[in-house]
Amino acid sequence: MISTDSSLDLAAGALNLLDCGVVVLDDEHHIVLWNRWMTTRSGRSSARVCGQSLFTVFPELRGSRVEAAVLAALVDGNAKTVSQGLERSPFPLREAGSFDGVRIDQAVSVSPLREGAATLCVIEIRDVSGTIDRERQLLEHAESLRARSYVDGLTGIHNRRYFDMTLDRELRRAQRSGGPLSLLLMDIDSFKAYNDHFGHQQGDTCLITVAQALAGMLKRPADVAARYGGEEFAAILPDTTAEQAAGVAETIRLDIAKRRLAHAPAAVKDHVTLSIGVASFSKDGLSERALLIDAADKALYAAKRAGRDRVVLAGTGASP
Ligand code: GH3
Ligand code: MG
Ligand code: MG
Repeated sequence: MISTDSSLDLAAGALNLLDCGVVVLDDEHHIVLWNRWMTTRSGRSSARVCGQSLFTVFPELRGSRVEAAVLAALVDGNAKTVSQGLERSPFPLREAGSFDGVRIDQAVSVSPLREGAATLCVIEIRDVSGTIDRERQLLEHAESLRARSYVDGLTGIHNRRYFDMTLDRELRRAQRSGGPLSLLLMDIDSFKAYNDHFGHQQGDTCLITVAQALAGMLKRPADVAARYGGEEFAAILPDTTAEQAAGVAETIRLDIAKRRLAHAPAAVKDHVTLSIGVASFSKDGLSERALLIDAADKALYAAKRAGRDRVVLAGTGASP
């Protein structure tokens, strides 16, 4: 059987082995227990601080959430966790052996401890610096993955996923405001012939050139250019009427044509060209996403049938 005295020694020994700070205060905030973890992180020994008020040892804790938690434990008998988001390092504690280094991030909890008629309180402090660093790294990693998941791997412009997400968002916005919203679907003419003639690798380079030109031509911050699939691209133009969108489409078509990128002999023109279908949101007509895409697709098909290298506005079947 272990005697009471040896039990106390055992308890003190065990507290010194813990990988967290333990401080016990009496009902007048005097320190009655201070484990070794506290000594190594504060540079103050148990002999030096025991018997002193916690707020004399650490005056900066006055008016802090730690003081409020101590009062809640001693006066109301309530246990409390000091919110990490508000106070990351309430105690002036540093990594063991570095008394002038940065403060460690702390998770602090305060609990009442009844000892006969007296109420004491136990403060437990954990070093969460590593956890916070890891959380930050995980958040940064997640953010970079999310950003990459919206970029087309070949051309570097937005991908279909981003297009879908943006079109839904802009359609909802246009439905609420009643403002115009236009969509361009663009397709490189005779691209199969391009690949057959120049090879797939040069085909890829051509796709990158067209995609970058396209993204560079959309001037408004809300405009979005995306690779829709294969050799097809899309542009979402918020606050843009059908007529304005047809104008933007014509500028894009001319820009690509003027670059005189050599095309295959079997193509309609000797340089790379685009066919573009334009459709616009209107409150009663094309308010559904599928209807808007279908209208732009039909206009694009009409541009192909009419001879390629042209812009067709949905519902008109003609170039502007
Ligand atoms: P049209 O004028 O009617 O659009 O004719 P097209 O030859 O462009 O149309 P089609 O749909 O028959 O061919 C599209 C070609 O685009 C075929 C496909 O190999 C090529 N393509 C799709 N994605 C890529 C890609 O990532 N890289 C390369 N190099 N070619 C691609
Ligand atoms: Mg195509
Ligand atoms: Mg094509």
